[in-house]
Amino acid sequence: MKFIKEDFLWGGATSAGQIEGSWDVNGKTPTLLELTPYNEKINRKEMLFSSKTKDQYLKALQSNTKNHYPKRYGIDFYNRYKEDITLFKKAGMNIYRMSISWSRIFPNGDEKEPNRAGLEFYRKVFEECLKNKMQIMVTIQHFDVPLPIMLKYGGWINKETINLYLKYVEVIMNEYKEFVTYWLPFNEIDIAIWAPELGLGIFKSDFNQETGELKQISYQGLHNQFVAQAKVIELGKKISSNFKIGCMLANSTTYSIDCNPVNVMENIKMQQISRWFYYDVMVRGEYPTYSKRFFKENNIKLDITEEELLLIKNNPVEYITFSYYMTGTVAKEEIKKVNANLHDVGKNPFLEDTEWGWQIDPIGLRITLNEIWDRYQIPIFISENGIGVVEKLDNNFTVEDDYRIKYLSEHFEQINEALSDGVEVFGYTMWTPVDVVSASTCEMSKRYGLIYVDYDDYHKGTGNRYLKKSYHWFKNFRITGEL
Ligand code: P53
Repeated sequence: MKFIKEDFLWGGATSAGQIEGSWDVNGKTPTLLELTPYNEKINRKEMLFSSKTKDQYLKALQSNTKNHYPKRYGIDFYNRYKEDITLFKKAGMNIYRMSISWSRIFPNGDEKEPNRAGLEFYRKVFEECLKNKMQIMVTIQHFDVPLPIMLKYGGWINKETINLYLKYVEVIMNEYKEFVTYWLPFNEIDIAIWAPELGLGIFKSDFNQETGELKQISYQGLHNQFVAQAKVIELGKKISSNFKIGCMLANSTTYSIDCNPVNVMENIKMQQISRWFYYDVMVRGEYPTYSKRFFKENNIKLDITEEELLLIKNNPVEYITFSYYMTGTVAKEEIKKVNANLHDVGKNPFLEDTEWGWQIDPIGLRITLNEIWDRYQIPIFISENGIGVVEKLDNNFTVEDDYRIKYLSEHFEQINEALSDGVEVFGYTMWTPVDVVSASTCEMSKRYGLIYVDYDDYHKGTGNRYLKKSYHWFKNFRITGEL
């Protein structure tokens, strides 16, 4: 059976803050990513995004800190991008999804002119992609609000940040219009609610969690991002008719734990709030009716103007993308929880999980694709999917990662099923073509790549790249197009 249509977009995804390193060169300012230390005592099954107080984050800027900050070094993509992009191409990829670091382009957010050194870096990266005949999908913000915007403006809860962001977007869209077709304004826009520090650029310690203040301001920040995204779509249409602008969500498909209607209803509510709400606003262009009840019950009052609502209505996204790693279960009563990383969900006895407790569910991908297609009928792109595993190079300088081949092929099979169901899936970028620093845990040893990178959790190693068994498999898979 043919899996890939000739024009199917097929590639890998990364983010600036997890690969580039060179965190303080050529004018770049820090982000919270580079102020979050590696903690070797983490409990992988329990690990959620770690959070520090504002003082702790700022102390990390002092040079005498003994902690190690892996995202300051990444995998040195800043210097090795040519080698990596060539390897991606040789793996049969025809698209590379990557992010631009705002703090390289407008280090303080509010300067009049962009930082040329930052613009030059991405131009070189894009030229390399073009040379290798690869399309580019750019994530405009991937967990990395510049620290100066956090300190001076309070991040996304301040509507002024919309203007700073739009200025940044206008510059990169004009600068790179001949390179980039696909744009995603925000990585996992729902992260604003699950990890507001990263999504919104706020310090959680500034807000009261007990009184609901944090929740209230998180939804306000999210609303401001909905507005910003609509403005990006409006702007993008003026800059180039080739642009295709979509949304991106951390998918959180859940199932009711059983057929008890009480639990089924609980799951419906969970799906509305953790999944449909975001798409409903971004695709249908309206706050859904059930969200009114949710806001009322949670005492959330938002500052939303008529003008903003009209803007959102008039500028829906053209396509949907999401990251897909796992699924969970939901019940009214307390059930055994697993680490779904962003929010607590229940265990599913039919699924196996990874060392981090992420429950592997290939059929869930087909379910998810069908559900999204049924509800919205706009094209879908899977912008992240993959498995993190602790791995070591063997004596042959490779990794026999049969588990990754199994994980990916089972998911590909379900994409194929969904295509046969008539779902319009137009592309897929795996997470990740090359090992990167983990977003949630800052571990280098949580490896997702087809390509092994010789750095450990303390950035010790040569940084050399080695091809895993899955790399060769992936490459051949693309060529034959057979399942
Ligand atoms: P790491 C949690 C759950 C689902 C997706 O995550 C998530 C997260 C946050 O970690 O985010 C995406 O590295 C994110 C990537 C990230 C990837 O998942 O924690 O867009 O930046 O690396 C995998 O294992």
